[in-house]
Amino acid sequence: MARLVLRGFDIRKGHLDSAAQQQVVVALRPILKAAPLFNPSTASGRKMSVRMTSAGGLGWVSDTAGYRYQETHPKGVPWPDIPNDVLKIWRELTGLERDPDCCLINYYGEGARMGLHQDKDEADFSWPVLSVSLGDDALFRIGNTSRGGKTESIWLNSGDVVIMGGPARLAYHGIDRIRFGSSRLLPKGGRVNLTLRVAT
Ligand code: MD6
Ligand code: FE
Repeated sequence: MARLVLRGFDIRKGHLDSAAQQQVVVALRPILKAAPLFNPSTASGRKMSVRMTSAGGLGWVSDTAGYRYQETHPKGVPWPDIPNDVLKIWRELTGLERDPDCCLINYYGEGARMGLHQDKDEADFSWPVLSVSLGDDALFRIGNTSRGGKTESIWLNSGDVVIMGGPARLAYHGIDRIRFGSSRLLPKGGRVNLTLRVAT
């Protein structure tokens, strides 16, 4: 499938075919049951528009106490394991010996977005972050390693995988908007984005 590099982001269009996308969605079902999506708020107390949960030894949470990786879901239970189908994508595309210890699961309903941010809560930025897009199309914006300056945007579609590594690892990026209802992969519509990280 097509490979495209935009500002150091390695974008694999259509890496997952529709059967593989379905398989990941099926694997996510028991995870969402055990560790339901929650509505995080930023440290300043503003609700984020995405809903979120995690799989793996660590999950990312954000609340009025700030943001951090922690070993349990806000309801107190350990995060479920990262599904094998998802680990397989990481192993295939990164070729790394080490598996990710966090799979952040973001759900975008109608109107949800994610502001420009850096992923910088991990201990070692030499590990890449890999993202998997499922469901509705999303407009992904990539900026620079410091705030401001020109940005470039690209639509991410269901099945696309993005690898953020090397000099791009600390680039600002975000989701401006989704095209709600553009995909029929998820029964209730919307978009799921998985990001795999080595957090420790
Ligand atoms: C999203 N993605 O696609 C948001 N982070 O919904 C990210 O924040 C992201 O796509 C790190 C690496 C790749 C990404
Ligand atoms: Fe990110």
